[in-house]
Amino acid sequence: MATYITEPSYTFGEYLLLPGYSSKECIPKRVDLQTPLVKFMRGEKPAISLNIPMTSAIMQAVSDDRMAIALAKEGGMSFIYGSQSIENQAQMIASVKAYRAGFVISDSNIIQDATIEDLLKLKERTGHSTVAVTSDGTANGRLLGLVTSKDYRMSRLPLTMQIKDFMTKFENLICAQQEVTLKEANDIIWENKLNCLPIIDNNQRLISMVFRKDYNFHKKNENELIDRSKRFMVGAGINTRDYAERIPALIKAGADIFCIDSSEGYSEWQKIVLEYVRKNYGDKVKIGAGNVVDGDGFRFLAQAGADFVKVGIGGGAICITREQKGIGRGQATAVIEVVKARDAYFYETGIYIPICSDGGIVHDYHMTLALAMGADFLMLGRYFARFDESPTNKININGNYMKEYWGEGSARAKNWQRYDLGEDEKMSFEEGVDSFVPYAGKLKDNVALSLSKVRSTMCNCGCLTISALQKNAKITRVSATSIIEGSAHDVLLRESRNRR
Ligand code: RVP
Repeated sequence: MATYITEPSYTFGEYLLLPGYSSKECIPKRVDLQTPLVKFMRGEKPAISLNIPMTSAIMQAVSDDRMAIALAKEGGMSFIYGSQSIENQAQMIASVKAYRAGFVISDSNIIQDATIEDLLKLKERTGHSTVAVTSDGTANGRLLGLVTSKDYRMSRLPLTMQIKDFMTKFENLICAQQEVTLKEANDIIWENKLNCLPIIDNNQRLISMVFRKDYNFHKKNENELIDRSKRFMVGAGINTRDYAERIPALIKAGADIFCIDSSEGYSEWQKIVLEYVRKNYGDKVKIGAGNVVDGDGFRFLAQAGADFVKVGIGGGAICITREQKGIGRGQATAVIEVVKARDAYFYETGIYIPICSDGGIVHDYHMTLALAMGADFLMLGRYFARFDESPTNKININGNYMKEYWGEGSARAKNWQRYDLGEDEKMSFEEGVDSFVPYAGKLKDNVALSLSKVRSTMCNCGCLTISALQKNAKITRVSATSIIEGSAHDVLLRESRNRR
């Protein structure tokens, strides 16, 4: 007979935190959100910690090099998607590691034969008004000129006019060579009253840009997640098929940590990959595994050598695994059950394995709940897909800006390896959808707002650290009726509110 778990599984929206005693020392600015990313022995420190408990999902629509840089600046980490060629993924990793604070890879580039109309479309997509004119329209093409909003007046010029006819030509630009330091670049900017300084190589190829507005960057980002050489840290998603080629290439490119990206992690395939890493690299190379939703899955991956374990099946905003295959578990229950197993494992072995709650975070308070339930950090897809820094297009739909967001199990992503059970045939059904999410602006602003809520709630619970929250939080289930009570009710709202 099958095993029945009679208690239903619940999601975050079905729980609330009760306040605990907060002393006058318990204020949001004293809350420390540092959290372990990889396993460690009792009494020791983890080899890698995050400065905020956030990672961005291993998805084409979420985590590329630009997202990784933006999130590392705030103290979190991206896992760059593995559903692309090894070369492309390695290039993205390398570009994060090569990133020099203050030196920005130009993301608004155009060819000189394009028109004002093309330029306006590009500006709408990227939100930037400084555009590099390069031989091939890429960020590393030969620099031919620069266009800023000072170069043209919309009301005066026809939309068909070509960029080459009004751009500031290369001969008239002030540029600096690749070897320039940030201080020297800033001096050039100030002395020449520039807003932006293109950095080029000996062949006039564009390398990066330094912007006047980024001058104070380092003073503002004390939280940034950096390695010993002061480079941003970045993770990489891998699969259970081409790991023996992908892992060495990504290590060479500078990846700091890996995560086996699979919708179902309680499988021999994951054990094989973990054993490969331990055999070839010992404990030097860090690797997380998942996803699981119960204690059995956790113990299996812990014993196979995972550095962290990722939890969640079917809770992602774009995920239809539960509908398609009938497997999964309410995300809150999955976290609670896996955390129980993790704590028991820690008690027995002295090895603490961080838990990542992956998918299903809708409101900001869900983050605090997941942490209170014992997750050490979160992985978010929809949340980050809404920002300027996600790789997808920003589209105006009926007067509202939206960003594209599609699942790794959708036909669009074609990431069949994520759902691979070792057979040769291609997957013949989708486990994810292709969708839009409301555009929400800059990552920095949104992360600051979300975390200010997390800090504030932690203070209400009397906790200044995530581990204190995990130990001391009081959590209650809520009835369906009291969920209605928790939102504005029995009033006519003056205007619609957008709180996500
Ligand atoms: P969310 O944050 O709710 O958008 O969920 C993101 C998570 O959803 C990912 O980290 C991954 O675990 C899962 N995912 C990604 N693609 C798909 C799918 O196509 N079903 N699911």
